[in-house]
Amino acid sequence: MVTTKFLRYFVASGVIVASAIIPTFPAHASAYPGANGRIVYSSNQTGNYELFTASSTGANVRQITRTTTGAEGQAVWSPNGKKIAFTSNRDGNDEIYVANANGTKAVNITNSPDADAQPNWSPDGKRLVFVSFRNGGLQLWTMNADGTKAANLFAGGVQPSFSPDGTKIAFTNSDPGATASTDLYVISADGTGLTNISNDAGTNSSYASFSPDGTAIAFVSDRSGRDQIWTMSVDGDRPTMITATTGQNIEPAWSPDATRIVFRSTRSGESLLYTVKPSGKGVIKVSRGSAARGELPNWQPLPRR
Ligand SMILES: [Ca+2]
Ligand SMILES: [Ca+2]
Repeated sequence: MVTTKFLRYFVASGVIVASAIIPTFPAHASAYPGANGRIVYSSNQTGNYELFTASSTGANVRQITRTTTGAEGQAVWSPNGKKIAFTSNRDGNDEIYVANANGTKAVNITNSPDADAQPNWSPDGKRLVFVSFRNGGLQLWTMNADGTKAANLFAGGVQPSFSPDGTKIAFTNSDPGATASTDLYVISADGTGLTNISNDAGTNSSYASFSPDGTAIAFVSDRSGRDQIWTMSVDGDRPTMITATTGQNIEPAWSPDATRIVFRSTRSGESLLYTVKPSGKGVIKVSRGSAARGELPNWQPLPRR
């Protein structure tokens, strides 16, 4: 179900809840192991949400979509780093697209009249898990990477993310103890074995991002009183807060070499991208310039040299 927390995100992103425009709604991310490539992110710095890529340090920025009538967001690299999947409403309806790494040859793979959003690749690159309204509410679905063979996976949930071994999917859903808050869950890739891994009734956890080796999850929680980046083991043990600043620290995604986590923060008063070591040390500002306004980062895996 769409909880209060999610509605706040929609409104905060400046998009209309009623029309279910999701491209800038916080998605999900997982990292597939490899060398660190480019960071893809969305930004409304041109006045309309577009996708950009930059180097790991934020240099060499390239705008890879140019659709003034549609918002692009929720971009995730394929496990081989050669494609991106993302959400756009450029045809008037939230759809999932797959494009080359430089944004060319974008193909609408959902083509459904209902909202489709938040794509995330299976580690073999053959399927995507995503969120769709096509059953009349937010639910988890899977489909082939060309959009064929869509199948309902779970009757609820948002922000789905495949584990790097493909056996599990982590996602956000309403907290059974407090319906206005959210917890993190894991299910097997066949939709069975639902397990609550955050168990934080009354506070919000969201945005699970698997580490490249699959042993840890980075996530967002407000259990300290405001949104901060946390890590924990995949079974929910050892929750550790790794940011502690004013503003929000949200949308974590691991680097493919596991040495860093990229995330969005409003600590400066602007919405900018940063990276940090999983220990919480060594913060680097990635966004160049005050108008960069990066959102929803995801880090490209490249073959190890
Ligand atoms: Ca656009
Ligand atoms: Ca659609």
